[in-house]
Amino acid sequence: MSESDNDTVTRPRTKPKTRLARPKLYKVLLLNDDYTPREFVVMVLKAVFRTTEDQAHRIMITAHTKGVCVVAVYERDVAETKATEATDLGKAAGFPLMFSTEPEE
Ligand code: TYC
Repeated sequence: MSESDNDTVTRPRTKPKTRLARPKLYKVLLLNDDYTPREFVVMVLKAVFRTTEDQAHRIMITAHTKGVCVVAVYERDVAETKATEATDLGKAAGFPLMFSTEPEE
């Protein structure tokens, strides 16, 4: 029997025994400003972070009252891409809306 007749044949281990660490997670932060309309912030949160209207409104109000709010947590590339996309939507509309990222603990 050739090896190709049996795809369950045991082969020497080639996978490293030490697994890679889980990638670090990054928070996306929404920063308050005095100019961006509340409804625009809610629209951006729904479009970029796929929140419901209710979630978006709560996040917006938290940033508005406290100065900053954690929107969501992702691997670094995703966090940075979404923060940039969301900030750019504000910039394209002439608003100083700002999202940033920072590593979790
Ligand atoms: N402070 C803005 C206003 O009163 C609304 C706002 C909320 C803007 C949250 C940014 O992250 C923000 N129009």
